[in-house]
Amino acid sequence: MTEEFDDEIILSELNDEELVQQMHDDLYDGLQEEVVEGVEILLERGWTPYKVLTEALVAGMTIVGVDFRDGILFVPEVLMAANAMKAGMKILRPLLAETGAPQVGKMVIGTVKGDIHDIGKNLVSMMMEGAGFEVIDIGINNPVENYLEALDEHKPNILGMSALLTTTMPYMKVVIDTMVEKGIRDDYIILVGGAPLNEEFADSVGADAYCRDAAVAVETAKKLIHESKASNQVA
Ligand code: B1M
Repeated sequence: MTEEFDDEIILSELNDEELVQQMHDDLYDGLQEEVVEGVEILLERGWTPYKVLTEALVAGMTIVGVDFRDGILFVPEVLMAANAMKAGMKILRPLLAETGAPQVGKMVIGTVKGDIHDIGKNLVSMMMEGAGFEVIDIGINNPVENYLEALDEHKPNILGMSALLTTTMPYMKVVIDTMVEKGIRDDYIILVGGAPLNEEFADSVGADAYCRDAAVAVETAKKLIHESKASNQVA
């Protein structure tokens, strides 16, 4: 996607539409500095952090995902794109959290064992923080013990699990079954997400809800916390 004369492009001289298009290309090419600059320009132009996130970064990553699936891009390139995306997200994170929303709950979130994808999880964390949740992110590749330790230590209302691979998503059931065995399953709202999941899968592993994206995760978390407070189940 890199054009021969890419280095002559001055991002600040592009209009919004051209800039977003260029940012998709830069993300695709894994150009961190350019992606960061694009994010800064859009913010200066009055774009909300959420709009920058969804239209410039997430949409760009979707293109990467399609070409990865189709064998046009390979792991090293996708990793570079992911790092460029993360660099852009780093600027947006504090801005999304700056809403001053009152604290509405606490969530422990992590990607399951065998899975190192973390962009979606990080996005969910950012959006949840922005909506007033305290988020404890335990990272990637988590065996059940890590979840249990974090639940015990932080006593959240919500456990969030992420999985991006069809081979790792069944591990969510291992975590939930272990919680059932220990008699702590009903102490938490369990939300699951990740591209290969769906509602049926969430039901089958015993989660409370499947969250299609970060915005749905926020809405669902608020709704279920409200309901559990109403029935006096939240500590
Ligand atoms: Co991977 N990978 N990858 N990868 N990767 C996918 C997932 C894949 C679909 C690509 C493809 O073939 N089209 C495919 C999985 C196929 C399958 O299982 N059926 C795949 C594969 C095969 C692999 C490897 C096996 C490749 C290899 O090594 N041969 C390998 C596995 C490594 C491992 O985990 N053990 C691998 C590696 C990688 C990279 C390291 C290169 C990189 C990850 C970098 C990183 O995350 N730090 C990577 C990437 C970037 C992708 C794609 C291209 C993009 C994922 C992403 O970040 N999306 C992905 C293709 C795709 O998904 N279309 C792909 C953007 C993100 C915002 O969306 O993560 O869906 P998403 O998150 C959303 C929702 O799903 C939801 O909200 C988020 C925000 O809206 N959500 C939650 C997610 N988690 C949630 C948790 C919640 C709630 C909602 O809890 C409450």
